[in-house]
Amino acid sequence: MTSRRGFLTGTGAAAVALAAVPAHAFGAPTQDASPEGGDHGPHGGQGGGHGGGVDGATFRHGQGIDHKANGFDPSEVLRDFDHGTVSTLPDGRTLREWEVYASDEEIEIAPGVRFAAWTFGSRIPGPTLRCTAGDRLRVRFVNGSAHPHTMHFHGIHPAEMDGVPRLGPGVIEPGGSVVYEFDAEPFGLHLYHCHVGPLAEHIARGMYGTFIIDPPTPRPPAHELVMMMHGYNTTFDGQGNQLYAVNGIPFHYVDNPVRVRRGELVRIYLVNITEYDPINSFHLHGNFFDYYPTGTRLEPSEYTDTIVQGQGQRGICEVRFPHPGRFMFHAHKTEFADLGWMGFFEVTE
Ligand SMILES: [Cu+2]
Repeated sequence: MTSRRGFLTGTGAAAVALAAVPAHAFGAPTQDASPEGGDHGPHGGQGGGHGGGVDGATFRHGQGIDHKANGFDPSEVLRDFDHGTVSTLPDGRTLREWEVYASDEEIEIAPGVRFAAWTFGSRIPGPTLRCTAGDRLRVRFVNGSAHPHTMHFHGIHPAEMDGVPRLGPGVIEPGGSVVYEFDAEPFGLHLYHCHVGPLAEHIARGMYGTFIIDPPTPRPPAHELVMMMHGYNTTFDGQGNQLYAVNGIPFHYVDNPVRVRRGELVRIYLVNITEYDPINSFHLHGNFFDYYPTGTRLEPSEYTDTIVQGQGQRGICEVRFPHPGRFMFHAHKTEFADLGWMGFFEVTE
């Protein structure tokens, strides 16, 4: 495999940068990413030269990224829930306020490969906004990007608060700002994203985030994680993705596994925003989980080890690991796993 969906022939700076990554970084077999033995050096001699100093093993282990320069680390995104600034309204209800800033950012998504992203909160995915059903929400959106954007929330709200062109404040031009205000309903796992056209590009550039509305009576205590599944069309040709990730960086959780304790309840807020591909999926090795589609019911609909989501679909996975050790999780669209959507849980006593 030397190229895929034209990433070596596409146009744009990112395509040029990606062309510098050796083909085996993308074409190596899945087991290449196995962490056993702690061998993080180059694997094999495929292709000889490692242009740009990037080697496929580093890439496939989720190493070699300057998270500080990116301004976010997927290991922190996993457990970063933004509850906003909380106050009480005269009627006794809770008011939550956020300011969300849109900006254009160069994000290193593979060693030496920079992606010209459009972001909420200077990260991919944007901040995970969290509230409780019935709260009043006030989101001040400031557009610091060179492009027009909006914030469109999934949920129940007035038409003018929907964050789409020609309704309410409509499109927010560069330098502009707006306040979206609405009540938090219904409880469940939701998302937000930009809704300016071309919609596919605005989403594919990175403009999305998770939006959690907790039920009035909280779910049982758990070790909570957020995982947003997405892709990168590094050629910007709109024809498909060259890389896939959870929470921003392909393969990140391979060498930075998600650490959990044996027997504890783990709750994963799983959202799919992948553009250009009709579905994404989540498969857990060595275990089964309860699945709550959209998180809008308190009883699971399914006990399984694999679920499928179209774009915008999401659901809560609850799991306890009975055995210690490393357990892989990845898209069971295995092509995506080979291109970045895979990682490990590390279960300890
Ligand atoms: Cu946008």
